[in-house]
Amino acid sequence: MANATSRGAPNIMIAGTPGTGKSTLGKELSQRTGLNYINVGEVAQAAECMEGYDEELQCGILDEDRLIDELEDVMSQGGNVVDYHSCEFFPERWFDIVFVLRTDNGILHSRLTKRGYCEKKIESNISSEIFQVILDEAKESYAEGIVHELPSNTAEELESNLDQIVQWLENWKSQH
Ligand code: DAT
Repeated sequence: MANATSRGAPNIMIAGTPGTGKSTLGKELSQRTGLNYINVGEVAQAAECMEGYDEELQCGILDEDRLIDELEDVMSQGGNVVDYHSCEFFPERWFDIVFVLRTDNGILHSRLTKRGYCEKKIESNISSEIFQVILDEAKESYAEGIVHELPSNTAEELESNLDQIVQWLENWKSQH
């Protein structure tokens, strides 16, 4: 089975609370590097990997095993940028590096309001961000040194994050 050392290109996970900028970063990274961008939410919808609907949080409930089966082949080949809010349920072997985006509460609140989320959903996401739920889950699920926190508040930070990831990718290629 393919692992980090046998893949021709690395797999990069972009995680973070909704609204922290995963899609913005992931799509731009894909454009700049040619890596294949995977929006897990869209794949799950298209492949019917949902197993119900959470009325309280107004979002679909993911069938994780089915989704993993769906993505296994493409992930084994490497060269993917994966965008999903959480990453703790993916196989650890899939990822060479995991980035968790972080956004200040006020900024996140205004992004989620613009998105039209109801107050309950906004509060739930803000509190998840305050308690760094996604970051802690990522750290518990992946080896030390794999998980990196990135600030994602401003256009300058977006640009700096892109530069850092592109640099990491160059280093990876020169070492493999
Ligand atoms: P996510 O995919 O995590 O839900 P997104 O990429 O859709 O988030 O971004 C949410 C909104 O915030 C969108 O209007 C773009 C904007 N945004 C994302 N990253 C940003 C950044 N670093 N600086 C300013 N705005 C940003």
